[in-house]
Amino acid sequence: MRTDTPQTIYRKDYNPPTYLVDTVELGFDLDPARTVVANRLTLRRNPAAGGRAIELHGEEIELVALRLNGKTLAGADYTLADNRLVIHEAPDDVVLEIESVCVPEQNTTLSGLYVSNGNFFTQCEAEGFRRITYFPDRPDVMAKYTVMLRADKARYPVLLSNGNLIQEGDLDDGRHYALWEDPFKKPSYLFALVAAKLVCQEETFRLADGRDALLQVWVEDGNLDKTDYAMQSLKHSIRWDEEKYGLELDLDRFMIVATSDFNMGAMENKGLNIFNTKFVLANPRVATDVDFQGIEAVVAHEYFHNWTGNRVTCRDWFQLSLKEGLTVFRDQEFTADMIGTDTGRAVTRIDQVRTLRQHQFPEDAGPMAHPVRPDSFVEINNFYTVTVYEKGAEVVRMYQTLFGVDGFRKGMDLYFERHDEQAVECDDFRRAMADANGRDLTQFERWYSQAGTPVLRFEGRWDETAHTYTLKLIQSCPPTPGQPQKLPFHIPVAVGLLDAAGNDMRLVVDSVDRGATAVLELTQAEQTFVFTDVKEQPVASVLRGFSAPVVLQGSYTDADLLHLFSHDSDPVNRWEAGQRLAMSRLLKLAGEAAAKGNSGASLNLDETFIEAMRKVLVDETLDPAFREQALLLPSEGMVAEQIDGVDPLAVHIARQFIRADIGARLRGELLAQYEANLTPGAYSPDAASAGKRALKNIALSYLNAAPDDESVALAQRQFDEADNMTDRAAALGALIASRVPEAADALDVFYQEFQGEALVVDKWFMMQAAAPTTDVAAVRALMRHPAFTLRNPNRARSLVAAFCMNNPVQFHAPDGSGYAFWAEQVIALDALNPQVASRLARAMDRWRRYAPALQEQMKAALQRVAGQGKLSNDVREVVTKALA
Ligand code: 0A1
Ligand code: ZN
Repeated sequence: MRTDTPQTIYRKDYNPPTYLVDTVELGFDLDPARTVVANRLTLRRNPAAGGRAIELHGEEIELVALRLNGKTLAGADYTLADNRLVIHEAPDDVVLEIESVCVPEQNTTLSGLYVSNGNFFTQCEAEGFRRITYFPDRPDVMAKYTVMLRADKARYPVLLSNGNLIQEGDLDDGRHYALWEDPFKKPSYLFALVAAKLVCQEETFRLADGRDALLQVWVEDGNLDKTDYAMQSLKHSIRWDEEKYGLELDLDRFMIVATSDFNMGAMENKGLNIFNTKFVLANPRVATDVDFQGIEAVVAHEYFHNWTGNRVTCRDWFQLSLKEGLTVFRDQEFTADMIGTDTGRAVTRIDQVRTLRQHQFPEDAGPMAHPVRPDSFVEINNFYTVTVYEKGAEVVRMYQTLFGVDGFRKGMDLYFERHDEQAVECDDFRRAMADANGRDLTQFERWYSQAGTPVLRFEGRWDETAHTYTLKLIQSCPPTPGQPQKLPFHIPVAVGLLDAAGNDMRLVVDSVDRGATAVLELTQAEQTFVFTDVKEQPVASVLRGFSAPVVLQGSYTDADLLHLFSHDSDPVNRWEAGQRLAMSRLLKLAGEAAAKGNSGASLNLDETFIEAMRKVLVDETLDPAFREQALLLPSEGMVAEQIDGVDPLAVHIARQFIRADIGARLRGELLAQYEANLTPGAYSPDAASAGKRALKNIALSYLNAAPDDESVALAQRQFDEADNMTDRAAALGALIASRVPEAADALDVFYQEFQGEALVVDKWFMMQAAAPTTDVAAVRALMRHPAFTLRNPNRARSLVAAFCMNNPVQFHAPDGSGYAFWAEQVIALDALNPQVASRLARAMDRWRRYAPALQEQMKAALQRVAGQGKLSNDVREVVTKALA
């Protein structure tokens, strides 16, 4: 906990390190109450930097001994203050020996060395290594590590660290040791150790070059029945990177270890990935289709980091998206390739667009808006954001859209050729892409430096006599904190034109045949493109495949949207047309509900919309997974983003009304689709089966939005009979949403059955937290449940964060009780785990957008948190920016 005034760190202030580290030898005597760390470093003065002072970081550790080239340093030789250890004058070549002590069992932050369920784990990204030993803890200091672990053998039979196991054996007093050596240079944030009682599933896997690698997935005893999918995902990832990018596993051993106490999803430590159990453990009984998908994606993500992040790393933390945007893009492409079909690929793309809109666009429009490559931060942990990750991935995707898959690969090859084993900048990646493709990407840099979501407007005009279609594209970007004015972006805009029959026209621009989809490059604030030989009035399909992370505006008529929704050959825009149709209804009805004081009695939904939904629901030529996406309405949060002075209750009423109306008016079709999409036989998480379950379950959910005896019985039967978590959880969700008394019984049954499965208990909390029937009092009651604890991040998120972020009606209760609860929980969590607290703090980001009465109370809650004397930098940065 820091109480000093938080310091802002600026990208422009980057200085190279005064000393470089060649080797690190670490010795650990592991004890939860007092772990002794011996650290022997060889350092060398960095000719690229001035100065003879050695600057080391250290936090929450006690310095015991300090020797330089064999000589114990006197107090006058160094300064130890403000989490920095500075040795004033040092020779060119230095051997530094440091002994320090830390207390893992008291580390509730889960950064550095900590204890979870009696086992030791580490988390060093971004700045956790300094909580283990004194070190120049910055990613541009890359060194070779040797690690000796010593611990009680009975309590910690498994001792793991990065790289290869060199030696192991027994010591006195029931202790044992293991010596690990990582052959590759790495930054300190990739260091890891595990000392634990665990078991593993393992396998030897033949790599493309003929070498055999040992693959292991380590979990707690009793969970070995849940490791198959992670192992399979790992093997698929290794193959994919070999085939797609020619990138091979560079180690003889690759380990995944699961822990139930983890702040994020997982961590790419070299050769020793540490995972949140949520992204490892799965079998059909406990995990849903979405969980299986998450595991495949996260296992791939961490594995892909081995090249994009570890072999080539970041010069400083401002460059975080260099590794994260690129690695997210790679895991997205992997997911799409694993499904293999065109529609499967499109459905994953739709998922990405939805995430971006639901989470990144609001971030880009709020008080925490920052460029993909930020210019400043107070706490780096606050910048592991959807902007750095998901918008960063969109930026990488645009290179592929501009240069094609082959051009992109050339850029990747050049990037590795130039920068292997270096710590570099986002600019280096852009340069590799530009050079490999012979293109000037100077303007493209603005995607990295300018925050905010660009708005792209289009106006189309067909000339009946000249047979031309003129498309005018106009871009702008709203101001964001510290960036009042923006310059035009370089935007790839994929465009198609549909004829009256719904077929793609051939596009001819400047006498060049561009096929069915043309990627236009918009670089000016306003630009006009002329398509020739256009013989009839077309309907434009703009931004196909969501070719750039922008908000698209155009004067669509319902007729245009219906045409696109029925015919667009681009599935993303086809889906998009449906979302636009739905959004216009949601906005209209929310306005009406608000005007009527939120009594929904006389809302009305037009037949046109219902008919469009009916058509897509029953269209057997479309993949079930696509139909499910098309039927899913924009979330309440997405609707709220479109309204100034939003009243969340009105939005909720409007959306519920539409859902119930679909449920009632399409009852027969929904029942038929429910029956048609049953997946008899053994459960399999493959995309085709998952798509069927998704369609079946959205049908069930619509039916129960307008519940009657039959729909409730259907949900109850599914709940009782299903052999997999996807169907059980969906049925339970439908019962809860239908507000029938059966829901309470089902929740009890569910808890009784799964109380031994922590990840399922999380679901149990989460479903209740997000139910519009759960008010603050009910959440407080759930917090008193014996299975609840604020100390476990998954559990805290499943109840507290789920309520504050996924239950808008109750969170925004007019009496302000939700906000008071939020303030209380942020403060309580901050004392335990600033990273988790700070994420919860972000629930208030958009407070200025709410109706005045709510705004006032939100502001008061923010001020209450900001007024706390003792706050972490993490939370302070978030609330200060929110109030600014
Ligand atoms: N690099 C990891 C994410 C991660 C970041 C920070 C952490 O602790 C503060 C943990 C994990 C990834 O992208 O998967
Ligand atoms: Zn990552």
